[in-house]
Amino acid sequence: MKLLANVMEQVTKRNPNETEFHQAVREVLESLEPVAEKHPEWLKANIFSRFVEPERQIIFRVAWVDDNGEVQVNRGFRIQFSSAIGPYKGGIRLHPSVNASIIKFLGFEQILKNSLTGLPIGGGKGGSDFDPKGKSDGEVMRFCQSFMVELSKHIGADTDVPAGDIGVGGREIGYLYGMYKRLRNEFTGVLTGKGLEYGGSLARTEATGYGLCYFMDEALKAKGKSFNGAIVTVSGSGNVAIYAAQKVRQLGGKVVAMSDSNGYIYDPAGINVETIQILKEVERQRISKYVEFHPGATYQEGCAGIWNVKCDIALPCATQNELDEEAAKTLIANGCYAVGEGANMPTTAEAANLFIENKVVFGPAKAANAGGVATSALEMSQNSMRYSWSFEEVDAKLKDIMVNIYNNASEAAKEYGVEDNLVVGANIAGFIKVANAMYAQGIAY
Ligand code: NDP
Ligand code: 2IT
Repeated sequence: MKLLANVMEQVTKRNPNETEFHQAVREVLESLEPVAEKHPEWLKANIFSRFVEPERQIIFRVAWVDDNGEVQVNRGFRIQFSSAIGPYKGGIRLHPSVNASIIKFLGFEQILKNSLTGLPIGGGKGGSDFDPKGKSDGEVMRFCQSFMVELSKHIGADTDVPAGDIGVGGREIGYLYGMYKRLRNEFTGVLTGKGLEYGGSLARTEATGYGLCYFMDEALKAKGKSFNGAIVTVSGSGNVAIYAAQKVRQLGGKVVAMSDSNGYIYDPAGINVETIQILKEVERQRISKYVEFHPGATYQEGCAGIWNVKCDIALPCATQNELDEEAAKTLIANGCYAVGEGANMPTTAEAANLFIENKVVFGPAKAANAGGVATSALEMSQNSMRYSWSFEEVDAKLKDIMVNIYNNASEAAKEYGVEDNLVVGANIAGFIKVANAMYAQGIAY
């Protein structure tokens, strides 16, 4: 890095110990070096330094009462990173690992992802270190209500529109929405991922996983390959993983392994996604239970072991930095020819570089998993119109959006002399629109 080295230095100095945030920013700034060379006016306006500093960071106490009548205290976050091209938009993550670094890296990536969708949405992210695992419905509800008491002061259908992420699905969105409505006496599209009965969009549940497969299908096609007949591994067994696995099967591929944070299952006959759905979506069980229903399958402790399973295509759909350099080496040695990031930043920088050097088709998260937030933006449109589209209409729009994202990222890579490097292509294509918008809107004193 040359022109932007000082921007990176400022980020590490200003945000000490926030390693995930540094990692996400470094990758983007490295990609943007040739953009800075081409646009001295953006350097002059200090667009790059402004771009890496969140517009607003809200950190708050969330107190709630557990089933034993004891008072628990968690920490809540909402990082409103960029409103350059639309209201802040991005999910809420509930996981014990949540801290400022994780929410900031996610909020930062969300700016470029949302820009890539071509829809008018800015970037934000929120969450809490609350652990929903093992909590009763009542406890989750009281936590969500307390979280919303504070969050409601900062969001709105035209200001900031949260949605789901790890640990936040339909149940949590319902509790959050109910509380917002009581506090504001407003029935608006302030959250996405809502239930279909109260303003949700058809196909939002499926969107991230389906979109990932539409994106990868396009990237594979460009290389004369496809999902048809491919052996696929999908890490995770949550929202993204389940619908990615379902779409892989529809496209003729066979998913042979899936995981949760404890371990992974291997089913050479092809994983039965309906069993995973019942275990995970309905019963909130561990994935190890799968082998009780499918005796041909095996379970291994340790989620990282999934990358030792021989496959043609790997779809990491669990969490950040779940696929490291060692895993990348194993995948490449086993003949894996494509990797699509369903999760956010699941691949370490070293692993991603290895894939690109070895000509593995590599779909970076910002581009490949943008189908979820794109469909959230379609939910916002439907809410504004007070109308709803059919599943087929939303799914067709999603597919169009994913194909466009692939084309834009791939063309940007070509234009900047790094053909096939979709990491650089996606970063540049996403950034140009945001930078133009920031430049046009001037600097407020
Ligand atoms: P879910 O909560 O539905 O599922 C998460 C899955 O990942 C679970 O199987 C979980 O296992 C596993 N997991 C979570 N944390 C870890 C960890 N530290 N180590 C190993 N496994 C872990 O979340 P989503 O499916 O919604 O999200 C998955 C990824 O996709 C995240 O990176 C998220 O940011 C990203 N994403 C989500 C979108 C969405 O629309 N939901 C959109 C775009 C990206 P366990 O049950 O054991 O915790
Ligand atoms: O990471 C993501 O893009 C999401 N969790 C979805 C965000 C959204 O607003 O739908």
